[in-house]
Amino acid sequence: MGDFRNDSLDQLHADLEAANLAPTWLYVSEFVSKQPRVSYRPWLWRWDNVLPLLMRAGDLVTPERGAERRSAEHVNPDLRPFYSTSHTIATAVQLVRPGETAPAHRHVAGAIRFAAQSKGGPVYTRVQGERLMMEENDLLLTPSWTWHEHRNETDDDIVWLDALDFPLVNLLQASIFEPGEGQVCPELGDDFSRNRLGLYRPAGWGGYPNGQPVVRYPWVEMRAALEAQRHEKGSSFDGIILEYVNPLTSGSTLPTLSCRAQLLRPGEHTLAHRSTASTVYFVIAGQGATVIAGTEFAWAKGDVFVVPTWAWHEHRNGDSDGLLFSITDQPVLESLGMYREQALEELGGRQVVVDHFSP
Ligand code: GTQ
Ligand code: FE2
Repeated sequence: MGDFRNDSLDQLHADLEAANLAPTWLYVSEFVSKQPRVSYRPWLWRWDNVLPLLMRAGDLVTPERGAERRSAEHVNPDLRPFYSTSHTIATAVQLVRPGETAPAHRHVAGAIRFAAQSKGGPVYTRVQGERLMMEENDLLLTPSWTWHEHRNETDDDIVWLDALDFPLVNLLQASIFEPGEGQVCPELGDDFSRNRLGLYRPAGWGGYPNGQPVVRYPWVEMRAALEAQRHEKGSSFDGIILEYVNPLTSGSTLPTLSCRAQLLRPGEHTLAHRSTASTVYFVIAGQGATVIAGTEFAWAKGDVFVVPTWAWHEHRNGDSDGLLFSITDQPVLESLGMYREQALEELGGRQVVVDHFSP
């Protein structure tokens, strides 16, 4: 930085850069973009491709301390360095074989499990000392910093879908992980939380970490609740859709992740919308397609697909009931005042299909 009498804009730009400063007047649209800049595409993982790989891991990998879990993460090809499915959500399929225990640990990242393939019986995640049984399509929560271990005391394999917020936690550079040793919390009776979330609790009970309750949501109840609404109009974007509720706050399941189940009726074709939230879907039952940003993603039972932030999407169901489970980061955007949503106004609210997805 020398003689200011001969100063020039070029010289100023060079000097700003050398001083680790940036001229907003050049880059304002980089800093504050007009539309979300989304760095990854929609993707789909077919159950028929994923399951055989997980079963091979069943023969070659044991969920011991250190390895911790036998699960395969759904890695978006555009998010490889972060191993995540959307920019905030990581889902995985996990296998626990008969007699196995995946050891206790806890982490700042919050997680949910959705029992994709279970024959029922004594197979559970023990969360803060409480056994949460996993019947098929049940949802269970392991909120941030709760101790959790998985155990299968049945004669059948169990496979479930994990969803964690670790990509968001890592973006915030706030991840902490702690392995458990032996009995990390006192054993509580089964369904302790289910029975105690209401009016009564043991005097002196220490409460939940961060006030986040340990909950199991039985599928039979959710399925019945969806069925009860079958003949209602529902959402023009989502058919009959219900959100799982945190019974203490009546907000989302976790502060970072909301879970939903939806019923698409035979032949139902919804309208396209988009939002500043990203969503990962798991197909519980049925056959259909979701058009995401102009590409048609055909789906069937067990498939997992991701709708990135700001991507137009609409569902086109086949001729039987379509049942979708989904996990969205919408509560993050909402709690920060950043949630925006749009309906597609052109073309009667539906996209033009320009491509069909194949991996
Ligand atoms: O089951 O606790 O897929 O901690 C990734 C991290 C599962 C688990 C994953 C985990 C778990
Ligand atoms: Fe975990």
